[in-house]
Amino acid sequence: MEKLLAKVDRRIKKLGDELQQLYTEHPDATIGEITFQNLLSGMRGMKSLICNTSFVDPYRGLFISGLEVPDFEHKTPEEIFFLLVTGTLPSKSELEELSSELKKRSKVPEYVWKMLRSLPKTIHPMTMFSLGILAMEGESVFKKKYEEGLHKDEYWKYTLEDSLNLIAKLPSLAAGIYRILFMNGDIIDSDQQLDLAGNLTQRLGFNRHNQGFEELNRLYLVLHCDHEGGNVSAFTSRVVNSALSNIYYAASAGLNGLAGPLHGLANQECLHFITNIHDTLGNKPSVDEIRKYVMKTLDDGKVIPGYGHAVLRVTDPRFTAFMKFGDKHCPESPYLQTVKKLYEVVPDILKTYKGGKVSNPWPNVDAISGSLLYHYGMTHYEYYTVMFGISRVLGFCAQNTIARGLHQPIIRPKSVTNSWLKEHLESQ
Ligand code: AMX
Repeated sequence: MEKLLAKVDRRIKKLGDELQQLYTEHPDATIGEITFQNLLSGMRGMKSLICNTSFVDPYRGLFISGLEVPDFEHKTPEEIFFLLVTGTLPSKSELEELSSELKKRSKVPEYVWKMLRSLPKTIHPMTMFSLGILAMEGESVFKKKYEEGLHKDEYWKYTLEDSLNLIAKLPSLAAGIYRILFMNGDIIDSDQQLDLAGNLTQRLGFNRHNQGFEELNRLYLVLHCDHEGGNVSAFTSRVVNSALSNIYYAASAGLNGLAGPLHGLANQECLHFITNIHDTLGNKPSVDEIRKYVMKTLDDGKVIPGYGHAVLRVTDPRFTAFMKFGDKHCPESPYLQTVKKLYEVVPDILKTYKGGKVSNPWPNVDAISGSLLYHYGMTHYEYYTVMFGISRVLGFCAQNTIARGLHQPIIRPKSVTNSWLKEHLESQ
């Protein structure tokens, strides 16, 4: 993987030089102020991390090195990982090198299957996914090299090495979990020539030529790959890796954050929400019926899953990309139809809900993604966050490789007590 190593090396040097120069020119610069409101609102909007793999513009959504969603939605997950970690799309030979590295590293160790099979069938698939990754921690090359006395300048290389080993195994691991929990438990082998999305589709046990399911999986693995540095899962993974805990620890930890209903689990919640609508109102509810259902959900003190975002202030372009896919491949799907009706009513309701308190009334990616998987027969919606997770690990790996290359220190913000705050605020 010389080509990939050379490119990442160049990127890290460039980013490091830029930061050094900026710091030399502006040693005392202030980036922003921390208000009491920031402390009370989960540090929302506080600029306190550097992340160059991707950026979320509130009004245009996800950017990866200058490319926005419509520019990269037709790429493959392999191309996207290369883009995240190097800052450029791969040439043909660079892509071939990366793809062949991933194919070589894709075998999940037997002990992982043994451990996963021993778990109760009532376990959530995200727990299994996180445990499966954590169980492979002993495979970390970074860890072995570190114990042998690795030079700091080399940290990123072995973080990248671990990342490739991990990413290569994700389709097999994730699909195996699906087979163990929801099918007969047989682990399906894959054609060595397949890419990550093809591999995933085959190993899940779905017909790869079933009118676009593989294409959907490819899109799924691309659209969820990264969402800058401050979201719960990416941030968690970076905090853990900043202690030099290897990428297996960091990815597993990040996925535990992704498993929360306000974050990645929202795609499961959305399908559950739509299924409940259909159970209550039938498969073709009217817009008025949906409006009433949404109002009742809010009156019951629940959130509308798939709506709102901490950064975005428009319809998530990832939602739009999935909608384009749905309109092309399954416009008649009752699930997609209900997603559309929700889109017609929810934003207007949320705009005035709680006196206009909702910062973003528009849908995020989770409002639609599950309805497409459901259409293709993946009806166990507890599994959807695992699909999100396979993709998001690409971002964790890229972010942590770059962070190690830049010698970013252990992350350790300072917390304060109520008494400290009282004293500080009263002395102003
Ligand atoms: N339904 C009902 N109420 C909502 C809401 C929604 N979809 N989105 C926000 N609100 C409420 C909040 O709960 C909060 O109420 P409170 O002050 O009484 O606690 C108020 O509006 C203000 O919150 P906010 O500034 O708009 O949002 P936030 O930045 O604090 O949180 C998010 C963002 C995503 C957690 C929130 O919009 C939400 O809970 N959405 C539903 C779950 C969801 O779709 N999550 C997935 C997000 C994308 C992802 O990570 N995969």
